[in-house]
Amino acid sequence: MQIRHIIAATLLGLLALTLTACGEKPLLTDVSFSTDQITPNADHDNDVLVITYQLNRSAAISIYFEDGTGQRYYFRDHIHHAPSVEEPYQLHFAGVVAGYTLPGETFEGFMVERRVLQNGHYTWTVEATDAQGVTERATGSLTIADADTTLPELRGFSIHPPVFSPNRDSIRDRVTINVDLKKDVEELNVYLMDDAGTRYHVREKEMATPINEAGWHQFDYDAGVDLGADPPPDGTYTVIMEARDSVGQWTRATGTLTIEDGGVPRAYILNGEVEWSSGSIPLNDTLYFTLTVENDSTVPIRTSGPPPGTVYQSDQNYASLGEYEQSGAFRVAIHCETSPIDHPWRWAIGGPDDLVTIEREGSEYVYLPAGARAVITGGIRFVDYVAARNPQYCYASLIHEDVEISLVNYHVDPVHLRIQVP
Ligand SMILES: [Ca+2]
Ligand SMILES: [Ca+2]
Repeated sequence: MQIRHIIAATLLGLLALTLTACGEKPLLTDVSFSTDQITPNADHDNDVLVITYQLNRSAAISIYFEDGTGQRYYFRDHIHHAPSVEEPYQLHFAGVVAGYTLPGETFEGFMVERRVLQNGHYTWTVEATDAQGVTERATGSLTIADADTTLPELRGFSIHPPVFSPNRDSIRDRVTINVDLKKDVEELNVYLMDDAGTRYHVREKEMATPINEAGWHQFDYDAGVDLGADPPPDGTYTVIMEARDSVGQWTRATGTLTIEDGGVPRAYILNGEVEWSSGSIPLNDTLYFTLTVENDSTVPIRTSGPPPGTVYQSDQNYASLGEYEQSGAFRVAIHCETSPIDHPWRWAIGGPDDLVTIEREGSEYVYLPAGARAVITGGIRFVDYVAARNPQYCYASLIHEDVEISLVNYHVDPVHLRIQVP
């Protein structure tokens, strides 16, 4: 019973297929172009025409133009469509076809993805091919006049450096992408793309050339870490720049960019706790502290000297030890209310056993590894005091030099310090 039913259904299916294959109805009908001449120059006058066609079965549609020499230019190249049901298909055509090159023409460093047809007379063809291989086509003529054929050329496209580490250690944290754009455009976009097709947008830097105008453009890329966002994962990406002009022409330049050691550095004074040796010391005696720094991020954190254990005299500072500020380095610092400069006493966030040395661009730098903790000690021998401010508060901070002191790391765990004067 059930088997007979299936056979009947199959026979019906075969009958339907046979009817379809016989093509009782033409595949492609009612093909028309709304005009036989356009002037694709974005002046809003006769820039665009409408292509109409009726498709009676599913088919691959191609729409192309042939010039007097038989050169073919594709607007649509075997695009699959379901049958048109109630209304015929309608397409806008603005004179722009798949990129092509003219005889003897070459482009340095970029490709033309979509390009307007040159002025002249063309034969258009709308062609449909169904699953059985039946092809039907309609043709007509089209004249292109006053076309704006100037291309938005992308000259001198460059990416520097080709490898960078967006992690706010001030060493190769940024990439500059340059281009000399040869025509005003509607859009100029840059993005990174990984192998899976995920895109990461690159913002344009404010420059002498206004956005989208012809001229020199610069894109300054920090991978988002300046705003505290995680950068794209480490790896090699394709960098794609695309320009689109008002006619609808597209150009595209590509390059590669590698991200290594990318990430937002985050470090803390563990539990916000500082162990002070005393709240009261004789003049010429030393206040010691002990605290733990934790690298609570996925990137190594850069630091610089002097090493933990260093004892300053109160009238010294990091510069008098020759340990100047280094952009992008983290250091532990102590500040007292009477300090003549901001956080005068500073220490590396770890000793030789805690830190690793990494070579970057021919120089060696020291880092606290991702996830690591280090115990930091140090001291200040008070050789002077301010009578009007005795006792005073002293605090510890964790400074990301030339970047920030996050609020949580600023003026941590104060001690009320009295200097005993004879
Ligand atoms: Ca026009
Ligand atoms: Ca870096």
